Formats: sequence, structure tokens, C-alpha cells
Amino acid sequence: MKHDLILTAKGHKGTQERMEQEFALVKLWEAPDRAAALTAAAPKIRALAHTGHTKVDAALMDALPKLEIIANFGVGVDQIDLEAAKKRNIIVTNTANVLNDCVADCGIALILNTLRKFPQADKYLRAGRWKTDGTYPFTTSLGGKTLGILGLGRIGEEIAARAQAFKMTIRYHNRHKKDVPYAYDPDIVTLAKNSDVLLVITPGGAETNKLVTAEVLDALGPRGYLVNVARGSVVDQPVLLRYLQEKKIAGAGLDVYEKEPDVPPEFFELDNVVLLPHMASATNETRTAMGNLQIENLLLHLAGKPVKTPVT
Ligand code: NAP
Ligand code: 8YV
Repeated sequence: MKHDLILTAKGHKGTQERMEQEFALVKLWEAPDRAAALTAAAPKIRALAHTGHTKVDAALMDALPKLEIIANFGVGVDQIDLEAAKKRNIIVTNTANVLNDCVADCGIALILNTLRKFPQADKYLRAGRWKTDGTYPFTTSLGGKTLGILGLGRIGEEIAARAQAFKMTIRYHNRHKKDVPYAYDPDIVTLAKNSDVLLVITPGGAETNKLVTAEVLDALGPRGYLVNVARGSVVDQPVLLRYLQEKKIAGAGLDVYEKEPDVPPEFFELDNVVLLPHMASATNETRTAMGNLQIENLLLHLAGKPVKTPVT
């Protein structure tokens, strides 16, 4: 007999197809009356699969009193009320590690594209300006520059490994110093002061809300670059926009924003920013691996076994 599973939103196609085979699936987003669908499902639902960036809050957990596990599609769980889950003894799992390589690749691509301005140069050529205006203006090299990583965790360490191949020097700041061969800065302003590129890859949520302030960007300075592959919430976005407009920092590369998918159109007018639509883990291989891990965690728990990637 198939286990019951509630899925909160439409997500990765292959993962949903597998879920349809493995479970008796309740598709919450398709229900014309969400509250009625929850009431109908509540007596049988022990497991919930979440995808996307909508909230999984205490009210949703209370609507499903038999809930034992929330399995997230993604490593970041800032949209899930972890305190509320803990109080109700609900296990939360994420998709840690299987996306490290792709997200790290994206971080490096943003560093490369932001400093070298390849997307802007591509636009320049397509607009016929090579012929009319001559060669594209010189850009900035990576080799010999210092990369400051804010959040040297699983993904941060992969970014550090790759950046060294580009002959960058690595520094970092975490709340806790690690046993790694990189210089540690005790606070973010010092890290920014010591870096040519400041790359953010912490979790999102209340604890990291607007860690990157005007003071941090001042420390980075007019020759410094900001790259954010973490969450939009970690950076003070209106301040960042103003600093880019006023050229108080040299440039930025962004994969994440404060209110996705809304990106303030003022960013589109700037030549010193490279913008991606939150796609760091979005390859066929990695999204399939994320879905498989999400399902593995659900099946393990429902078979009475320990899950593979719990959020602690
Ligand atoms: P992780 O292994 O838990 O690493 C997070 C790092 O951030 C840790 O080293 C942690 O060290 C540090 N950190 C946490 N809070 C901090 C704070 N207040 N100040 C300074 N450092 C802090 O997580 P991960 O697997 O590398 O993933 C990191 C995040 O990347 C995810 O949570 C997610 O938000 C984001 N992400 C984005 C994408 C995307 O598509 N753009 C994809 C995947 C992940 P301490 O605990 O010592 O502070
Ligand atoms: C995905 C992510 O965009 O893992 C994360 O934290 O941000 C990305 O991998 C997202 O989780 C898909 O819902």
C-alpha cells in the first residue's frame, strides 16, 4: 500500500512524477479550497513534501496534526518555521550536498561574469558596437584578487576550491572559525575590507537578515564586487541598488533577491550588475538528485528508519 504524501506546490517535473508513483499524492496547490483539502487530508497525512519559497508555518502544521516529516526540495529551509516543527516533534529534511557543485559553479560564473563583464560584452557585440565603437572597454582580472566568503559551509568550501584554480586568495567569515587553510576574519566588515570580491553563501532567515549593510559595502569600497548566491534577504537590497547606481562599489553578481521573482527594474538599467533568476542549482542532473534525496528521506522515515539529511 502506498503512503500518503501532501505536496505543497508544483515543482520539479521528474520529482513529482516519481512522487506520483511512490505515494498516494495530495497536490495542495491544485485544490480549489485549500482549507477544505487540508481538513480532508489531515487524518491520514504523516508526510509533507515542500518545494519553492512559500511559507511552511505553524498554521499549516496545526492543520495536519499527524504530520511527522517535512521534506524540503532545496538545502535552504528559511521558509520553514523550524521552531514550530521542533515543538511538534516534526522532522525537517533538506537536500544538502547534492547541489554543492552546481551552486559553486554558479558562484564562480557570477564572479567571472561580474568582473570580466562577459554578458555586457556579448550585448555590445550583438548591438553592432564592435564595428562602430571599437573593442570593448577593459575589465578586471580574477587572478591575484582576494575572495572573501561569507558563509564557508558545504557550498562555500566548494566555491573556495574552485576560486583557487582561478588564482584567487581565499578569506572567510563564519560565526565559528574552522580548521581550513584560509584566513579568518572575525566580522563581516573586516572581511569586506580585506576582499576584492565578497561572496555571500550563508543560510537565509532571521539570523542573517540584512547582514550586508551600507557599512559592509563601504568597507568593500569602489573597487570591490559583491556576489550573492545565498538569499536576497541577507543583503540590504535598496542599499545595494543605490551603491551600484552611485558606483560606490564596482559591481555585483546576483542569483537571489529580496522578493522573488520581483526584481526592481532599476537594476536592469545598470551596466555594473549581472543578474540571474535564482538558478544556481537548476540543472537537470542536480534537480533530479535533489528530488531523489527528498523522496529518499520520506521513504526512510515512513519505513521507520533515520532520515539521510535532517536539518538540525
Ligand atoms: P551550510 O553548510 O550550513 O553553510 C552555511 C555557512 O554559513 C556555515 O559555514 C555557517 O557557519 C555560516 N553562517 C551561518 N549563519 C551565519 C551568520 N549569521 N554569520 C556568518 N556566517 C554564518 O549551508 P550550505 O549547504 O553551504 O548552503 C548555504 C545556503 O546557500 C543555503 O542555506 C541556501 O540559503 C543557499 N543556497 C542558495 C542556492 C541558490 O539557488 N542560489 C542554492 C543552494 C543553497 P557558522 O554556523 O559557523 O556561522
Ligand atoms: C532552489 C535553493 O532554487 O537549495 C536551495 O536552498 O535555493 C535552490 O536549490 C530551491 O530550493 C528550489 O525550490
